[in-house]
Amino acid sequence: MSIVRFSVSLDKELVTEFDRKIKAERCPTRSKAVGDLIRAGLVQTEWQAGTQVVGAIVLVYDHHKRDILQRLTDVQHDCHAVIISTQHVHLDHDNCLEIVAVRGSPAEIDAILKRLKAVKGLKHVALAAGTTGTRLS
Ligand code: NI
Repeated sequence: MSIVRFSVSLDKELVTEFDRKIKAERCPTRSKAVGDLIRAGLVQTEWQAGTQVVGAIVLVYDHHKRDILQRLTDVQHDCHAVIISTQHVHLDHDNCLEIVAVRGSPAEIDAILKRLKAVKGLKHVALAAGTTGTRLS
């Protein structure tokens, strides 16, 4: 990987605010912070372009709720081609955390997310949109 230096002209107040943010986040350098922002934008572009992407769907639920385990399992079996892994964590006596790793088109992943959100009794559903990493350095 070769490094390219370039200069950027920005509003002084914007730079002050940016420096405050990266200091609070303990980011070691402006270069890393700018690179992280560019990569985040490129990942967003991958999702908009419909290319193959990855993600993690996070679910929290009470496993005592009627039929919830069966319904979640049914969705996951129906979508086995896109779901590449599932991790189940028993948080306490009642609550479960499930992390569903997915790989496919954004439309396929969105369809799974909608089906999971439709399951009654879930306390939390969220998607962390990621990248396969093949188009980023
Ligand atoms: Ni559990």
